[in-house]
Amino acid sequence: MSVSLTSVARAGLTLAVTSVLALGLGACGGTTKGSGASSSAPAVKGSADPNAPTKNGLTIAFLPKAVNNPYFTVADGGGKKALEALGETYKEVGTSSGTDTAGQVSYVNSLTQQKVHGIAVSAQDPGALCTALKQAMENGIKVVTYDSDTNAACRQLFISQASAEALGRTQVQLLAKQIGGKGKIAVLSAAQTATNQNTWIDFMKDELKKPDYKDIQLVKVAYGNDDAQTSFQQTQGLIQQYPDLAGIISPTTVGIKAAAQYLSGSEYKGKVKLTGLGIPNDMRAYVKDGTVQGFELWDPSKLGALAAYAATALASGQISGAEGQTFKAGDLGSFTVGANGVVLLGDPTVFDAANIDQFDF
Ligand code: RAM
Repeated sequence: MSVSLTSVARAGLTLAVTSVLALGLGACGGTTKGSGASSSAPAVKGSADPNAPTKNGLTIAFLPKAVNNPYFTVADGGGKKALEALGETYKEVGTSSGTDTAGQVSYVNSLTQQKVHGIAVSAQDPGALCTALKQAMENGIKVVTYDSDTNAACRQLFISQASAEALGRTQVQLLAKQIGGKGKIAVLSAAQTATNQNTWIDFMKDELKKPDYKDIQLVKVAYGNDDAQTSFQQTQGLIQQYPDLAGIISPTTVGIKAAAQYLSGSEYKGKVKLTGLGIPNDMRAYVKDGTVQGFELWDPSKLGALAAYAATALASGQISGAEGQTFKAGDLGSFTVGANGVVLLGDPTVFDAANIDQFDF
């Protein structure tokens, strides 16, 4: 396994380039074309005083794509810990399906009625939440997206897990190595409307245009909706449809786990290669049994914590969301708001047999 953190870093461009590309490409990837994002500026309101004290008594609500997705249990747990350390109040609401966009909208509306001080939301669909989030902001509520963005104009900040471009390109690089640079590949994604997955997939397709990958053919993008059973069945379907499939990229923690589960119990174990974005604790057994060679992820709890600190800094008036402003995020250090209101957590980690036992999340 020769892919390392350096290859991830190498694939990364500057934050400014990445976020512009990510937002622009995201607009073409979903089923809500045109609403994915655009040149619209982030919703920056009022002035900021970096020396303002952190306000007491804030309630920050987390609204994940789905409450029963283990990735969000870890991410939102990080947000809870950060808010408790600050003496603020954490709450979490959300749907139990990653494709219930109407449910997400009604949760935003109830949080607005409840007059919470901040909302951290991972959007199931880039455009669907916009009106409700704008209304929340008009009512003085600070809005950050984390993990999966909405349109820039419909939130103050996007707390981004890692460079979207690096994530998209490195997943192709990982799989290309594993399949020896040739063969049919498929993507097993989450919801068809998910901003984050669609942005990564657009970068995967762009990476695949390079001459290095001339012998690799992307035959299908399937959607498992971040549902374990659907993802398992979609994996089975992909292999039935393409018995000579060389590999699968699943850029979702639910998808990669279900695909690994299917492959590990089938004659395709170790033959159909699998990479993507997974939680080390979910994937350890599949790395050890030879189903998976390598995959990547960031630490979801750090992403949740960063979203909590950002929402608190906004609600305290320390930042307003303008590019160049900085805020403190406890043990994580100081962060600066980049172009389009994007705050970047950092580089992801590539996990493989050599390092997976060093991680416990
Ligand atoms: C799933 C969700 C989430 C994504 C991770 C990698 O849990 O789709 O949005 O960031 O996978």
